[in-house]
Amino acid sequence: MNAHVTAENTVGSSVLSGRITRLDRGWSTVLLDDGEIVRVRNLGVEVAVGDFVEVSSDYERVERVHVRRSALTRRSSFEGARGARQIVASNIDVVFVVHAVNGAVSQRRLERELVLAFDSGATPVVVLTKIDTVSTEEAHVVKESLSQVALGVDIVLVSSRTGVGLDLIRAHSPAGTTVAFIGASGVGKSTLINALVGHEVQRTAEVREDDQRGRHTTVAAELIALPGGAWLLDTPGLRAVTLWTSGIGIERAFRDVFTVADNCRFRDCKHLDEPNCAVLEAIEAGTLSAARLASMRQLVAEELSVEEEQIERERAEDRRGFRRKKPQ
Ligand SMILES: Nc1nc2c(ncn2[C@@H]2O[C@H](COP(=O)(O)OP(=O)(O)O)[C@@H](O)[C@H]2O)c(=O)[nH]1
Ligand SMILES: [Mg+2]
Repeated sequence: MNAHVTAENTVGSSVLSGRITRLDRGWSTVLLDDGEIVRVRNLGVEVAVGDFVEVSSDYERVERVHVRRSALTRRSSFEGARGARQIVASNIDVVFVVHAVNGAVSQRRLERELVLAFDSGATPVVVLTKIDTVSTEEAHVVKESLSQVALGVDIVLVSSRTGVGLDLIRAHSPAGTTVAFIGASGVGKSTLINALVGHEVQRTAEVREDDQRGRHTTVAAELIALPGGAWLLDTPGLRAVTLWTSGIGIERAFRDVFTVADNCRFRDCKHLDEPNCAVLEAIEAGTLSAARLASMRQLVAEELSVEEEQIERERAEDRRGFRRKKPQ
């Protein structure tokens, strides 16, 4: 850092704003507002793909990260980072939760994905792909089954092969918004992304291994411009779905259970064997599915265990900090 740059910073004329499109150990790739792409250090700041940032005017490092309007978060997969969280993608408006209509469509998996999406602060939209492989009736049955757990969430049916339904995806991705796709391997995410972009930006299951060599640089961008003016964020971290905790996701994804629970006699009813439990009564009466309560329980238990890990981690960090602060 030299005096010249410091002087520029004081007058505020040389702040470079942009957005992080890619992260590699200690380095951020930033798409600046003027379209230039720079690679800068990100030491000392917590950054995520999708962050809006300011870069120092000497193009050296990320100086400031703007407040995130949403963040997809998971437990860190890094060695030695038990209990730590990792933001895998930020500032996303819509999370498309993708399932293949002809695959092993699972309500339980969808519930988990919706919790994650709601937790991030983004709006989830369910996408049923490959509808060209089934009859209209079959597609309807699958949609019906998923709609039982996707309360208040739009479900769109698409075929990347015929192009049917792509306009519905586009309608959910207006200019200026940022979208992301999550879902199991093989459901057709890459094929759908390629169809939306209009040319191949991602490898799909059909590309043979030996064709992939040398392709990597062309798919390196994790923030992809869509023709309609929206941004598509696709980062490797999105491919693994592990829960993080904030509570809000479960409440939104299981709004039916929470609504019924409002009528339980006890505020802190656990819906186990308490008297006048509205949830158990609803299950008895057949208006609420037992599988759904079990599923919610499972996710709540997972969140609790993550929370415990987190508390344990914070305690350990406090102890280390305390030792450091002690006089020599
Ligand atoms: N029939 C049909 N096949 C599809 C469609 N979308 C994807 N596929 C096929 O499904 C397989 C997995 O697709 P891919 O995009 O790689 O899935 P990803 O793992 O979610 O990215 C590939 O063989 C695709 O050609 C579709 O709309 N219709
Ligand atoms: Mg893929």
